[in-house]
Amino acid sequence: MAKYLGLDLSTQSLSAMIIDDLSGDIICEDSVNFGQELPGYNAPSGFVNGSNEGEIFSDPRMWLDAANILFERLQSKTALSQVAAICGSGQQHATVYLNSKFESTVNSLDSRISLTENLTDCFSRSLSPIWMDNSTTVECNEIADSVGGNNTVLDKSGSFAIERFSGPQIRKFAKTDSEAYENTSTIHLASSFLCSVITGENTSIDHGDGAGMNLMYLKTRNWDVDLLNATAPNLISKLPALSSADSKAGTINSYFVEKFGFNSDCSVYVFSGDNPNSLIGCGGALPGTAVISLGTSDTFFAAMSNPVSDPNGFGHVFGNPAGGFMSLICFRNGSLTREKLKDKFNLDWDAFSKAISQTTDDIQLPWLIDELTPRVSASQASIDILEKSTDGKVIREFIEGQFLNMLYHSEWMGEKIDHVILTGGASQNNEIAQIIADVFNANIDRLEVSNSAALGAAMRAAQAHSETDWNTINSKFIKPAADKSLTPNSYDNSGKLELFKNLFKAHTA
Ligand code: XUL
Repeated sequence: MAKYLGLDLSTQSLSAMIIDDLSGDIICEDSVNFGQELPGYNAPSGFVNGSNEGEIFSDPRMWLDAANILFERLQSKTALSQVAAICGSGQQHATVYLNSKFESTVNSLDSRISLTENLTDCFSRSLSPIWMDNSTTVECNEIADSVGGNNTVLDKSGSFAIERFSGPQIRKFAKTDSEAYENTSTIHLASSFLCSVITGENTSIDHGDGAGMNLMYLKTRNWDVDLLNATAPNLISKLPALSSADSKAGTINSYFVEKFGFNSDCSVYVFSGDNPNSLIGCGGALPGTAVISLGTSDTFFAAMSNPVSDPNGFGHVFGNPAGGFMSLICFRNGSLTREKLKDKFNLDWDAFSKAISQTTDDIQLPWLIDELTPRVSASQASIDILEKSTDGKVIREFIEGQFLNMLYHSEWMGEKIDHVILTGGASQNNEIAQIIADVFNANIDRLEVSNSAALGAAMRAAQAHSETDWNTINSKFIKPAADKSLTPNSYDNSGKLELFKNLFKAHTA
C-alpha cells in the first residue's frame, strides 16, 4: 500500500490531495487561498495588474508562502512519512525568473525558516507574468515574422504565437529589461519551479507544459532552435531540459523531510500544467475519451495519438502526461451565452431545461459574444434571431449550435470520441448533457471529484511510481457518479453537422 501526493498551483490557490492506491480513496485534501490567507501580497484573486495594459502578474514568493502553510496543515492531518511519491500541476504558461544563486540555495534550504525567506534573493524578476496576461501582441508578431509566419509557429509548436504563452512573455521581458534578463540563469514554468523547490534541484519541464511555451518542436519534443532564436538571446542556456512527464525528477528536498516529516526516499516526478493534469484526473489519459468542461467559457480537451495541429490555429496541442499528445480548445460562448438565452425568456434553470428537451430541426450559430473558436465576432444575425424569437425552442437550437461548433472544431484531431467526461458548473444539467451525448454520439459520465488537476497529479505519481498501466489507475481513481451516466438518443448527428457547416460557410462567406 502506498500514498501519493498531488499538488496544484493554480491562479487563486495552492491545493494538495493525497490518495491511497490500495483503496483508491482520497485520504486527505487541503487548499491555501492566496487572496484570503496571504493578504499581504495584495492579490485578492492571486494576481495583480501591471502598469501597462493587459499585464497580469503573480508573486512567486506568495506561492512559496502558501506551500509552507499547506505542508504544515497536511502534516497535522496525516503522516507525510507514508507518502511514497509526489507529483504536481501548475497554471500553464506562467514564467519564473531565477538568478545564479537559485541552484545552490534551493539545494541547501534552512528548515528553520520559510521557503520565501530562504529563496528571496534568488529571483531576477520579482513577479511572474501569468496566463491571464495578454500584453504581448507585438512580441507574438515579431516571433511569427522572424520564423516565416504564424503557420510556421503553429506547425512547429502546435499553436500560433499566443500572447499568454511563455515564449512571447520571455521575449517581452528580454526587450524591456535586458539587464535583468541577462542576470537570469534559469527560466522555469510555475510547474517546474515548484518541482525544483520540492526536489532541491533544477528539474525539467515536461512535454505537456513545455508545449504551452511556443518554444518546443512538437514532433520531436525538443526545444526548437528557430523559435528560441526568434524569442530571446541565449535562451537555450536559461531553459531547463525537457522530459516526458513520467520521468523521475529526484527525491524530496531535505527541507521537507526535516520540517514536515516526509521520508527522505519520497520520489518526485516531473510536474506538468494544470490542463494536462486535469486530462489525467478526469479519466481522459487514453484516446477515445474527451473531457468537456462547461464554465464561463467551455473547454474541450482530449488525448491524441498523433501530433497534428489545428490547421486554423484555434486549438492548442500539448503533450499528454500519459504519452502522446492532447488538444485544448476554448470556446468563449459557454455559460455566458446559456445565461443570455435563459434571460431572454425570463426562465429559471428548470424551465430552461424543459425548453431544451424539446427537439427541433433547426440549429443556430451560437455566437452571442465574440468567439475564439472559430475567431469570429458576435454574430448580429444570431443576436437578431434570438431577439425576435417568441418560441423558447430557439434555446435548444442555440445549445445544439454550441456543441455542433465544438464537434466541428475538434474534427482536426482525427480522433473518434465515444466517451465524454463532463465537468464544470453546467455539467450537472441533464438536458445539456443529453444534447452533448447526442451531438457527439458518445456516452457521458460526470465525476465526483472537483479538483481534477491535483487528482491527476497524484494519479501520475501513483502510475509512475508503481509502473502500473493507465487502465488500472483509471479504474481505481476515476469514479463517475453512478446515477449520472447518459447514452446517446437517436439523433442525426452527421446531418446536423452538415447543416452546421453550411450555416457556418454562409456566415463567413
Ligand atoms: C491554458 C490556460 C489556462 C491556464 C489556467 O492555455 O491558459 O487554462 O492553464 O490555469
